[in-house]
Amino acid sequence: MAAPRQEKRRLDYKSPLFTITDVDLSFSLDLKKTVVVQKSQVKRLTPDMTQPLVLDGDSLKLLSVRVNGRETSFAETAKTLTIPVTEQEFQLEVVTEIAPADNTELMGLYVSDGKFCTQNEPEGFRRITYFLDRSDVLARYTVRISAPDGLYPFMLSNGNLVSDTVSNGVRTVTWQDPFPKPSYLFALVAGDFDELKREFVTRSGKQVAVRLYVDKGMAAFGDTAIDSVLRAMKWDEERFGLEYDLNRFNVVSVDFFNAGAMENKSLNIFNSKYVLVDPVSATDTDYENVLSVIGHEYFHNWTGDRVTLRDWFQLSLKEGLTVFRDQEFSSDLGTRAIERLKAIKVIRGPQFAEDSGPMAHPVRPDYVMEMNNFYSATVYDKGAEVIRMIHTILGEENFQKGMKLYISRHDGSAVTCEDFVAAMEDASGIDLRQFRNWYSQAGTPVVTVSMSYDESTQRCELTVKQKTPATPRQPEKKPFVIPVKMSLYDSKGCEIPLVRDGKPVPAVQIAAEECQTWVFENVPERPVPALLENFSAPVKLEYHYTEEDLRILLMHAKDPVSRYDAVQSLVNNYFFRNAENFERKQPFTEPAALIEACRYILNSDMDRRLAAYIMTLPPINSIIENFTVVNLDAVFAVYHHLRDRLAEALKDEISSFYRKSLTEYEERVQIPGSYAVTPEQMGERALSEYLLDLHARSLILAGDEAGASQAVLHHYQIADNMTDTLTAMRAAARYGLSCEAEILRDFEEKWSHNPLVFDNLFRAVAMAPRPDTLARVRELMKHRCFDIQNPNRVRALIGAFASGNPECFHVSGGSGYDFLTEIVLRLDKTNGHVAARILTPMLALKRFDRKRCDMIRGRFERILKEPKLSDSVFELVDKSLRNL
Ligand code: 0A1
Ligand code: ZN
Repeated sequence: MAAPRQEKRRLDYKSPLFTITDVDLSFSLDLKKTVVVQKSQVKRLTPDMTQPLVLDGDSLKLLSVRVNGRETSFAETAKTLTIPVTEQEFQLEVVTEIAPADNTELMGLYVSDGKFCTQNEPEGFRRITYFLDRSDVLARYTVRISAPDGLYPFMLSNGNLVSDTVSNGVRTVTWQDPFPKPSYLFALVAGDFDELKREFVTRSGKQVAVRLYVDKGMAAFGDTAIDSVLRAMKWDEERFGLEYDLNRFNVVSVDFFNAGAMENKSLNIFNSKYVLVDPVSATDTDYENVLSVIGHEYFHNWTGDRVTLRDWFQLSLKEGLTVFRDQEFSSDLGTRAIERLKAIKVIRGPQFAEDSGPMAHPVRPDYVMEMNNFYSATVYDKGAEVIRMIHTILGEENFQKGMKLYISRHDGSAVTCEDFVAAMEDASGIDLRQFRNWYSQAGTPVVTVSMSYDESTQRCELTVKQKTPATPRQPEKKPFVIPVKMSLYDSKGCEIPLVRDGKPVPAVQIAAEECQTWVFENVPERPVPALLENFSAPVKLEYHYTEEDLRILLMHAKDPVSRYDAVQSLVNNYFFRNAENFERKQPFTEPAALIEACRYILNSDMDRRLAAYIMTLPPINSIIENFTVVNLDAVFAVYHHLRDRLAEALKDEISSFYRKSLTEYEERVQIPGSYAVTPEQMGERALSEYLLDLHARSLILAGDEAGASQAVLHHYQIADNMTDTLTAMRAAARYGLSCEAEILRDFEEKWSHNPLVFDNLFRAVAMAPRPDTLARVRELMKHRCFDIQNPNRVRALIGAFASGNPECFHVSGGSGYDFLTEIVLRLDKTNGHVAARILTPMLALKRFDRKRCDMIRGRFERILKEPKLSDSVFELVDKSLRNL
């Protein structure tokens, strides 16, 4: 009988009864029958000599078990191997057989396009051999990989290459990793690749051989990735004082991968999406992603590998910190304001959605059924915001002192979030007791600020309140420590210095109580406050800004996030007011303030990419997050009305700015090789995407579909890069222009040999808010580029439809829900983790109208009836239904 599904609790952590100090792994590689011989040195850690050794396993064929060379009795269940032992220390030998080619879950040892690779975080290693598969058991690994000579030219594992021999036609390669590590960081790769080589000299003079392995024939697509490794190595030395610790660093790119990439010690394995770029096929975003994901995995070497996790509840210890580090890396090397806005969008979109849904969990979760469900926006992105708040409160110097202390204290061990905060506290002398609530409490705090101003005393008082809504199993919340970075502006947009008791006060004010009042003196007129500058805390801010206040902030705020937020406030206010109008069947209001804001931005000399970011309407999924209960039909209607009014009202400016940008673009493409991924060019492309979209829309609204189609087709035809190609393709798909067929046909001809690039067509079609989109998505599932076993294809076509096209997904008849349910059930049979991921957009059912909520509930009940449902899907659906 199947074991009952069980949740684990953080507070039930028990240190291991045994540890493994050294492990010798031998693999005889075979697609269907790989034999794994594990010889481990095991040490008892408990004085209780009656305790047997209990190992973790999953889907293994056990061939033999020996203790100190002798066969021994054992008891095997679906998930454990129990061995009665009486020794204090002993050698364990376990032989298992696995079938990598049949491993569709892509966890453990599997085959991606004929190449062996591994994914062991969090619990994949137990699908390779019976082991103490937990992150607080750190062992030294020696790995022998054998296969018929010539079959797999590259056979890689962690650490240093020790030997490479051939005997009787069998080649054996041996690797040894000097650094003790948990099993989740073990990796093995075998296959044929193109190899790119670079050398790096660390600041202390150590020579590092950096190698990148990509599919045969793809070497030209690897330069950016391998150069990004060198940039990451250098940056980590300069900003964090952290040097690479081995003589070899390998990165391998594979096509079948559940997530983005994996930081296995000295053998990072990547989803090819985050490695393979070239100027013809990659977008600006692809280039930025390669830099940031390469950085992310490399930075884990210290924050994750050398200092690792005590248990999986501590995941944010490595992930929040490493996301913070990769964000800083991208900001230092690229454009800080843009990087900040990208991070803010993730928080206000998927993270806020998680916080308000049935899966809401603290940055350090307390209950977990399936760990794979906790690789979440909360653990990663809110986790990074928590680190950023520590950085804001301590300042860079104290923060770096804290990092040094954290690493020197814990190098080579498995620790907790608490250990990190303690190091920051000890190094800075700043008390973070109450700050720890960010780790223990879920939910998004709502910060409500009101202002009173007294002209006669020239005093301004801000009353700041915080309230955090209840989340599952956390009905009451204690106050958070909320750093509010702020400025005051006068009506001319000049800054008013912050003064209290006659002295200057810092721009970062701390709100640590439910309610507090901050007084500012010498304020000559009623000021406009810029609050939560640089999004200094992951909270929702409520302040009653007038349209004039927002105009002042947009025009004069020194912080780019404040300028962005000024427009976001105008947009949100417009949605609140008009969703109500929709419900009352009243006409929509004119978005006059927004039109003026866009007109101002278009005519200003603001950085073009920032301008495009500020003017582009937020995704519908983020708008939804501003409503406790959301009328989706109202949001969709207001969205379209707003976009159309902007297109009409700004018609002349938009078309003249678009023509101007087109002229520059046409001039540039005349010069061969002039395309470059520079901040300036990225800015031009981002702005022209905004302009072309509204330009096309305004022509359609004026009845000139042919003009719109012609403009879009022209943009497509002159494009010398993928970003502009997709700008046109997306507009054609979104508006169903007559040029669409020609563009899709051409794209198909050019790119159907490259599934990673072809994913862009899947996404463009899947995200078009059109009545026929679902039918087209179903049709594309039959395309030869589509493969439901490849997570990238599933995300590009089905994921994009479900989470990037709310209008079609939530269509009132429920066909979107039926479709996703069907796919989830199908996918769950082969890859439960990916099935669970794409289910996410249904989790917010409680906030939708009765009819939609009931429809989703019906689908969820159907899913729960499935006899062999994975824990991943079960946990999400079960928690959603319980939360109703
Ligand atoms: N540690 C990796 C993320 C990762 C997690 C799970 C995976 O497979 C299920 C793969 C990668 C990172 O943060 O990059
Ligand atoms: Zn990570």
